[in-house]
Amino acid sequence: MSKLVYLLNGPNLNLLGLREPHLYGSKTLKDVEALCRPVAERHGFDLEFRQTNREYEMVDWIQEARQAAGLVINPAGFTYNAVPVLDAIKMCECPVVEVHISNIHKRAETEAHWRADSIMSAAATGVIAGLGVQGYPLALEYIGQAIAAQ
Ligand code: CA2
Repeated sequence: MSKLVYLLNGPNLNLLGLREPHLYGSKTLKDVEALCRPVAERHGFDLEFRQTNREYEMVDWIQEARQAAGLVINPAGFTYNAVPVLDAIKMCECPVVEVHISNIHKRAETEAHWRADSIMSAAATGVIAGLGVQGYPLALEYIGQAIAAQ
């Protein structure tokens, strides 16, 4: 049976690479998907790579991922206040990695103190922040190893 891993991106990340390159780099979400596909192939799992600007859609997708082999999520703007997204992540039975392209902790020092206050992190297995778009394939490496260790 093939294993399925969800990689979900939250609001505005459809514009990745097209806006604010000083914060998020110049790679687009398509480029990110291209970085991730070989990792999935190497570990032998199928990858559902998606982005949404809608909170209800994100909740539906996380519920779909509940019994998948893993979930990687960049909640973007949902990170700070979307309790239904948090509740859905809590129901996941699989490893969950929260990814942020930028270092939200560093940004909290220099920009806005709330930037580091992810409400999602309490429900995640682990968090990657500040490694740029490389955070996504690294999160998938972890999921691949977690699947192999089962
Ligand atoms: O660093 C990250 O990945 C963030 O999750 C990105 C969110 C931000 O609110 C978080 O604090 C950290 C913002 C995503 C907005 O999407 C854009 C992407 C590229 C250009 C402009 C906006």
